[in-house]
Amino acid sequence: MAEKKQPIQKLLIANRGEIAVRVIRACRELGIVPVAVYSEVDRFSRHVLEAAEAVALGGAAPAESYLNIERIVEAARRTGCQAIHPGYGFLAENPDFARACREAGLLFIGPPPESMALVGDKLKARHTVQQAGVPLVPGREVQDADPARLQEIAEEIGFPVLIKAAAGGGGKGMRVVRQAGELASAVAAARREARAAFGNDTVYLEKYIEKPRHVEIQVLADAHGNVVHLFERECSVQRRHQKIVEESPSPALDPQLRQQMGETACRVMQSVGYINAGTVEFLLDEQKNFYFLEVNARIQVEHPVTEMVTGVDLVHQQIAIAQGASLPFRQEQVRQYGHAIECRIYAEDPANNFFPSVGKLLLVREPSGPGIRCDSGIYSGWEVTHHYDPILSKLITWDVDRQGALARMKSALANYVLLGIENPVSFLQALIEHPAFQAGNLHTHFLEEHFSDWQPPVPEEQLPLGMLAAALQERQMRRQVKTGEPAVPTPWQALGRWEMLHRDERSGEN
Ligand code: MV4
Repeated sequence: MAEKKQPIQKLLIANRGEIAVRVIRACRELGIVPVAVYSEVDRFSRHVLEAAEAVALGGAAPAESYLNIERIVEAARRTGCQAIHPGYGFLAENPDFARACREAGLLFIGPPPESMALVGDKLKARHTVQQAGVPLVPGREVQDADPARLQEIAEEIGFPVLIKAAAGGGGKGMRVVRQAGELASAVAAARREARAAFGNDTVYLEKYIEKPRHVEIQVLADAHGNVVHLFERECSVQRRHQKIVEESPSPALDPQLRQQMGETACRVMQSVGYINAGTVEFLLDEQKNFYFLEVNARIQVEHPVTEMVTGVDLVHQQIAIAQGASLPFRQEQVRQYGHAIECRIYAEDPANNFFPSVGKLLLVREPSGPGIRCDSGIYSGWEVTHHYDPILSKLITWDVDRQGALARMKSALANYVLLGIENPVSFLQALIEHPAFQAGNLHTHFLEEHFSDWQPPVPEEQLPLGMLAAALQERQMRRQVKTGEPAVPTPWQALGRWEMLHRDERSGEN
């Protein structure tokens, strides 16, 4: 019944940074030739060095490179790729891109464009999942600007209310209104903002949930009607809608609530015709009622915590599903074992209002060991620029329980050497050691409540690590004096002869 598809031999990764490196790894494991694309400031980025081939797209501006549909499709065609993986961000949730791939005969590793478009409209998604009996935050669309009518709607819902843009998502264009008097002007402002940002001024009102948790469910759906969930991720610790720490399981769920939310997430995905890996976001209020928020139609930054507790490689599954494979397991066969936690390493200065930090990475040494995973897009000597999302890498630890995973995270962070730019390593250490974090008392305003004026610890505490880093750097510099090689070798130089042979083989492919 299902059409027989040619296996993918070559796949283009329409992204950069750590997620491009992650997808390249999956390609290598599956015997697929990974092709990178890059902008002019990413010529020496790790994803370019690790791919089998790389195509220059154009200028640093995303519109000239990672957001340029025509150039990316052309790069895939020219290099003989059969498929495109969009990663997250950039074009990952753009239905026009998914359609352009389809029209060019390229397999898009993601959901069908129709389903992507449906969940991209938050109001349409709300209506669709409501029909399927999924719990929603009380709310409704607002059409007219008549202040009396607006107030009627808001009072029906109950203050405080939250204004959201239908085309928004990820927190963009949201506004809290606590009093009736502020309502009309806030709705008008939200509409203007939404029109300017998304070209669509449809807004809706929801009951505002104070101090919620953000709990999301990972789902896999194949093209044959099979849908399974891979349990939850707790993502409450965030700043301005940028997540900082994620974990699975959530300290807030018990087995019964977990099963309810998992089943609900599967129902959501079935109702919107979703195929591939996707995530259903929920808010969990202080009484542990859960409400559907939105669907993320992509692989997410925090997917590794799910991989660590289930043993399922989500990128492998994405590629298999896109090729028409059936899910290799049923719901009863998926287990959530142990506990995983992820810390995001951004090029930002937590002591200075998370100001972006750019410059050359003088030394990068990433931790490894049992239960430690580092998904990284960086290396010693690479230069961080201001052009893109500041995520550098993600550190993920696993152990049989939360305490163990946290202890391992503490030690892994202590072994994460990152010299040359400001970075959040010592902030993350303080965060995971905070009593409220240790107790699992998380909510979306956790950082405002506990870390609004954090400053780095006194230098003495960091002295041993600093001395180690300085010693390593000095050793490298002495080597440079002896051999005349640059102080910071590129991965090509560090790999030596093996990689040279590999490159020769590669040139024979063309
Ligand atoms: C909410 C909410 C409270 N009440 N909706 C932010 C991202 C977007 N997906 C929805 N968001 C929220 N919606 C109601 N009715 C609070 C948030 C919210 C939030 C949600 C998830 C993660 C972090 C957040 C931070 C602030 C607000």
